[in-house]
Amino acid sequence: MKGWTGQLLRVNLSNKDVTTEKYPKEFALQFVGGRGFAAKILWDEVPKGTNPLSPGNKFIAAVGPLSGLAMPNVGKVVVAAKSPLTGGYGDGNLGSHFGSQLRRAGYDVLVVEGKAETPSYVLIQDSEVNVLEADHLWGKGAFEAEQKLEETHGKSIGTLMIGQGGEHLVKYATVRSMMGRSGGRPGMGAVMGSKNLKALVAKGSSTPELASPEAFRQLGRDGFKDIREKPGYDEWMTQGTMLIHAWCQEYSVLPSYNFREGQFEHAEALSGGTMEKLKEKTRGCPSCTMQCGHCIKDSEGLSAELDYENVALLGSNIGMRDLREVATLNRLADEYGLDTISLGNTIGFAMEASEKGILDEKLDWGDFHATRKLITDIAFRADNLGNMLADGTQIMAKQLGKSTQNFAMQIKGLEISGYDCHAAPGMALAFGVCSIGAHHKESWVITHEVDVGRETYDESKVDKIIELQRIRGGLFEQLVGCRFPWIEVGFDLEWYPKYFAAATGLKWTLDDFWVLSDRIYSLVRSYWVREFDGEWDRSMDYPPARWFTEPLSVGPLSGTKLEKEGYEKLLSWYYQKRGWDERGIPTKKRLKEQDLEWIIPELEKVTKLS
Ligand code: PTT
Ligand code: SF4
Repeated sequence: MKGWTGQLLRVNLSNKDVTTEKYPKEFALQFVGGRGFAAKILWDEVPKGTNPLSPGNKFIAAVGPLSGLAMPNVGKVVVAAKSPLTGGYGDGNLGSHFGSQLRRAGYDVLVVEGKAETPSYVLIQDSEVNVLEADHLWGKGAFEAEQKLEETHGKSIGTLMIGQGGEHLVKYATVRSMMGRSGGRPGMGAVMGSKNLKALVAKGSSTPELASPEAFRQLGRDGFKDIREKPGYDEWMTQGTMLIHAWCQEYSVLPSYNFREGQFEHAEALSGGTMEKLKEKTRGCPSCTMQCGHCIKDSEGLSAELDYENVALLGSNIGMRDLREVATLNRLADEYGLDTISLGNTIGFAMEASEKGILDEKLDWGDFHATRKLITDIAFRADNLGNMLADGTQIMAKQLGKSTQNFAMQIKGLEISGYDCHAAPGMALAFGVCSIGAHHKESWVITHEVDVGRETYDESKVDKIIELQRIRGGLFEQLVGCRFPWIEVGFDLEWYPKYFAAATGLKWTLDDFWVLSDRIYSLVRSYWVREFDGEWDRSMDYPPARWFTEPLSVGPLSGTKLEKEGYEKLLSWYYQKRGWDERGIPTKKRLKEQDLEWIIPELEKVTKLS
């Protein structure tokens, strides 16, 4: 089998057993890599009802057949597990040398199971794999821990690690790499922490065998050149994802004051233009020609990275007005390994609850010093409020009661990323049906909504969501490449089947990738349904009440809110087009068509299938 290594590495931390497994060809053909591999393994190996923070959960790092090869933007790795934040399927896709080194060591997937007795890290050097003690790393932030590992093992290693947030089982702790990359929003870092696993280190010495190495080399060179020559390339390099900040303000989707509003009165101070003036350097993932991590000196004089999501959630969403202070909050989140999106949401939620007198603690909008302290308290679960926020908004709202659920801005337990949807019903649905909870990674349809009408409940919005899910949530998550070359500078999707053919020898078309993608969507959806024990219904795909009940009160779209009837219509179309029933559960017919017949008996144990 060319392209893939054909091997899975399994490390059991409880007894330090290490096994190498040759996986069947069908596994590669049916699931390809990344999210596909992870979803299949989690379905098979993590029984329904497993506590996500128990030794029974499995931490998976998976790459695809293009990972680490000489082509643009494939220096990423998917990290996945049952999520402690949502109780459902969780994953993230982060830049790291770990993926390419894992492949060079001879594996496409790593499965970590059990729990180490004491703080540990795993060192993978080709077939030599050891569980080592990590007392000297435990308690350290992600930056320092990574530095120490490089001092011990050299700079050419690939690492995945956690900060103190993961150690203290903060439910939205992420996995960190390369000082700046962060992934696995739904608590993949907490899963590592629950296993006493501080870090994973890989270093390999072989290269995967390709079907047409010379053709691949040429395609790789051509791809890099094509990206650099794209008309949008120079503009992208100025601000990266921060380019969208001003646009979001203009179109009233910039989350402000815990998603009460879509515009912020101090937006300019936090904009991409402001960042550009302060920019000191750029950083990013391996094999990237268009690095998007822009760094400025923060309010404490240290270098900190800013991305749009971070600035939206740790900026306007909590009333901050100074970009350098936002950068400091962002740097702390990076050091502790906390997801900035969930962090900004939980803090915004707490600020609103404090304002309404529901929380005893006083926490004002835009109070930098209190927020700075609170982030440390969350990472260490240091006091009552920090401990409460460390569990995320859904649990916190359940504890506080008093209708706080209405302004707990989450779906399926995952906090909403940086786009307010009072006036974007299609985007609200995109959040509602995302595979991991409310994340924008799979479909982002606001520009389409601007074209066809912001407040309409138009069938084309559903078609757009599925089209984008197939590309963003499918192609890029299975091949494990960055989607930005395609989205941001227009790198043609047709490059990917060519790379795939040169690596594997398989002549797949993009349509073949859509079939694959739809299969993984049904599998992931089935995973959720199985976990929620037959209680699953369409309310799981619903955005928070705030967007339906409290209209925007500032900006040109003032007075706008979502309509329940319209949302219901969009949801029904979505289910029909996916071949799922009115509860959002795949039908037997659909599962059979998608070669997922084998999951039917298990699914039927929890619910009656249509
Ligand atoms: C992603 C999520 C995002 S999405 C952002 S900013 W974005 C936040 N970044 C964080 C951060 O930084 N520090 C931190 N402590 N927490 C953070 N949480 C948030 O995490 C990221 C880029 C970005 S930047 C995006 S959109 C794209 N996402 C991709 C994706 O999901 N799939 C894919 N195939 N390609 C993608 N390319 C882009 O990658 P999660 P990264 Mg990320 C400082 O992982 O779990 O999806 O969370 O991994 O290497 O940092 O790249 O405006
Ligand atoms: Fe990483 Fe950004 Fe480059 Fe994508 S564009 S590979 S996220 S640095």
